[in-house]
Amino acid sequence: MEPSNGKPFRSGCVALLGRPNVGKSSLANALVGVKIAAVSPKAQTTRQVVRGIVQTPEAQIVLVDTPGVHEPRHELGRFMIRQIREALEEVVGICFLVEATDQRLSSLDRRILEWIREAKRPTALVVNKVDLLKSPEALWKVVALYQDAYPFEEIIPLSATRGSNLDVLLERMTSWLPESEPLFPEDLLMDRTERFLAGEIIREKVFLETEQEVPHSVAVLVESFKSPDEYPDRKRLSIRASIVVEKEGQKIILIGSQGAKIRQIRLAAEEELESTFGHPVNLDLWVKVRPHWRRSEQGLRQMGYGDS
Ligand SMILES: Nc1nc2c(ncn2[C@@H]2O[C@H](COP(=O)(O)OP(=O)(O)OP(=O)(O)O)[C@@H](O)[C@H]2O)c(=O)[nH]1
Ligand SMILES: [Mg+2]
Repeated sequence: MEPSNGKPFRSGCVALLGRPNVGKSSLANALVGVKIAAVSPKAQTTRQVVRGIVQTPEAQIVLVDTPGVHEPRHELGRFMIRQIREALEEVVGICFLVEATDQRLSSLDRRILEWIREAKRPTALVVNKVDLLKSPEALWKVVALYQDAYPFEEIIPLSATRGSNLDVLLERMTSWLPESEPLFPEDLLMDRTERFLAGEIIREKVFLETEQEVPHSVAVLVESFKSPDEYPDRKRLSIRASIVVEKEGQKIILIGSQGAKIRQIRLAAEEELESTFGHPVNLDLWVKVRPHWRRSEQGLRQMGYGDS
């Protein structure tokens, strides 16, 4: 395949790597141009690798959005870390995301840098959330902090939410890609199904509407997904999903007084599902308890977190 400028076409995978909450999924969404990954101010929002596909005239960049690097405390955490390590083997380059307001290198950042050294891939330091900085000097400080720890190929300050400097990042990532036919069909935006995305949108709303341990104890199972795209006689997209928690007390919190909390979650999810899929949505939500599902491999598999 030849792009219009006569240069050979390039394609490959690039990892978005970093601590929880630094903005990896926000950056993936901004680069792909539509939402492919759940985003929230709470740590460990992303649990599974999602590949987002950016198509330019000369390249197809497959962004591998990974869970945040953290100290795992149960089987779900260990599953998330395994996903990250496997992703690093598949990619041709790495974007190490940090926050512009970072003051020091955390132990997690040091661990990530060890993995980057082992991976031996071209790596960019992506300093995200520059919109939060008050002065350019503050940016030089954070760059110096990380640059002292590793010889990055590139240093790219940007803001995922404002969309600043994304073109520079795309250009640098393109230079890492090998000459190749596109890895995915050109009209694809992500490597996951609409059903998966629907589950992630619902889980994101739970993350946004609940606190402390509750969001982390939640899994969403999409039990049925019937779209007018598949069933033309239907006018609405009908989704039935279970929100699974670990304890009765969490179920009570999630339902809320007279069902107010679950209603809020449903309305927020319906609004986004409608704009994402372009159909009016009927969302039927059920809350179930599966004690300690995060602690066993069997529990994880039942919630859709199986090693592929
Ligand atoms: N001010 C500001 N906030 C940002 C920016 N990028 C992301 N955020 C916010 O940072 C928070 C975390 O964003 P996510 O994209 O979920 O972070 P993540 O790295 O994917 O987090 P995990 O999936 O938990 O590892 C959200 O509240 C985002 O809105 C940015 O450029 N500027
Ligand atoms: Mg994420």
